[in-house]
Amino acid sequence: MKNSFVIGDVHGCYHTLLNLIKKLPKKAKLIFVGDLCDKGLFSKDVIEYVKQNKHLCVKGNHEYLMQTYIKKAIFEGDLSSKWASRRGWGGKQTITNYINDLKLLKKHLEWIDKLPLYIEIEDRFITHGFGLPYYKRKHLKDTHSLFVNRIHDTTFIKDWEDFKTYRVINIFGHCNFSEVLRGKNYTCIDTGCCYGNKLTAINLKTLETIEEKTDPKDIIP
Ligand SMILES: [Mn+2]
Repeated sequence: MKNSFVIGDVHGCYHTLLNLIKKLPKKAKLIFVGDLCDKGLFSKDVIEYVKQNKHLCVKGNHEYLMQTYIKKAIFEGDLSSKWASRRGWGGKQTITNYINDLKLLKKHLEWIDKLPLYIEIEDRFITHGFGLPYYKRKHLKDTHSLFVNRIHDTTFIKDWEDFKTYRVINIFGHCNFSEVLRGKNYTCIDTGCCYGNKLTAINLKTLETIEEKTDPKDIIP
């Protein structure tokens, strides 16, 4: 656990990711909270990097969106989904990444298909969205909607119940904040890299964070 780091929503920000990794110990084990793709300009490179290095990753709502809509967009030219058509959803950039690399797309979709919805290592519980309210239901089949649930109201993310109740600390992304959000039994590490802020890694054991400012190459100016 000492040499493991959890990394927040990368959203295609490949150069920022590499810059952040340079600050981590060599041979650090990485765990991603999902949303590797969309919005930033290099989703394909980010996914390939995580896959090739056999790092762990939970599925985010953007992997789910990509999985659901990219084939329609590329093979049928159907760009009617919000993911493919609306700038804020960020699918356009991902389509551009893969349109001339269909072999890799197929491999990446197979990889995405196998991503877990949560990862538990000792008393750390890693999910895409705030997962603590669903901890006791984590084994249920239909947990997708639970673990990618968006929390708009930050007062909802409070010390959910005390540490003794769950005996886990939830590390998650999905809701971006300008700084890491810390509670007694959770930490949100999505620091809005794709919006020009920064990407955050957190040491799984000590919960110390390491940050890297967004590389301007990664985002649409
Ligand atoms: Mn996200």
